[in-house]
Amino acid sequence: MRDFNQNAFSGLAAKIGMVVLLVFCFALLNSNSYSQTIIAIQDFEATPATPTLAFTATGTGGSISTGQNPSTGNPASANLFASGERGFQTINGTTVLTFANQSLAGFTNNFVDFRLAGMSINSTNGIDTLDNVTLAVSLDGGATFSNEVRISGSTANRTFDFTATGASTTTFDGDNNPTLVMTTSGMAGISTVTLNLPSTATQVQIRITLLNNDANERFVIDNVRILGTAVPRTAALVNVGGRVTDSKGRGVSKALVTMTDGNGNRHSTNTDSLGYYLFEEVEVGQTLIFDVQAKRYNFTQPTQVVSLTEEVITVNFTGYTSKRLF
Ligand SMILES: [Ca+2]
Ligand SMILES: [Ca+2]
Ligand SMILES: [Ca+2]
Ligand SMILES: [Ca+2]
Repeated sequence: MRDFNQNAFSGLAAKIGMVVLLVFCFALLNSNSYSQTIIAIQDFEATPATPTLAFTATGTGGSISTGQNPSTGNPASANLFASGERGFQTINGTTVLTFANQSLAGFTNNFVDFRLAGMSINSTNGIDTLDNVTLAVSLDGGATFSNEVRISGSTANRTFDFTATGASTTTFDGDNNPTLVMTTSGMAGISTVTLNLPSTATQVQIRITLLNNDANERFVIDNVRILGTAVPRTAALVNVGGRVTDSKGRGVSKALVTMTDGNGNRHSTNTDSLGYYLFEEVEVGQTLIFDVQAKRYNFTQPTQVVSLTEEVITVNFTGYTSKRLF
């Protein structure tokens, strides 16, 4: 009995250990994926994922793909999408997909990637040397594009579907001379194409050209993405102040000025002997509400609202003595 219990216990301990390990691994994976943000994506679904990277298709042979390659094709019965239920395919044509220009403001370590499959609709065809998929990008808002990566096949007619794990990663060089990558067939097929963008890039526009020349040749792409690491927002700090005067322009000292910031916090200060006041190191990008109070003075405009974008030293108040009313 004792031995049995000990075995049961050690078995349980091993299971707990495994669960802890799995949770740890999952947390690690998660923390990695959080460091990257999808800035824009086109998944070709009927209801596209957001933020949506819009595109236009021109040329020949292109269409939205759904369902599977024929069971007599190669790879047999392969999904015509990497995820969801739709991709984009080109059969016997040259299709140019031009995506919307995307700002990279607020992001660093930017890159673009997409999923790719190359299939034969019958059992004998595939990607040969005349067929290719070219990724071009523009970093100047679409004025000039540079061909950066070109995936091609061989005389052996290569085929692979979206279960392939081969990947191509290139770094942008801007010379319009694409890095040539010959895919293999099967699991090592180049199914993920990645292009790292230079740190100087402030925007990116993607253009993908799918080219083949036989009614049994099929390229499919899915999940065209622009990614980056969000840069923590560091708002500028500026001074905000002004002067409190009487109706004759003379400074009112010891007036109490209260500034309510964008978080609803109240900060107060008193004017100096000449009526000036100043709040230092206030974050821009917030709306501030200023109130003033001073003994023996009333104010025609005791509250002022300032939308802070830069240093402001003219939040002024003019008071009048109560006597003026009589
Ligand atoms: Ca899809
Ligand atoms: Ca072929
Ligand atoms: Ca190049
Ligand atoms: Ca061909």
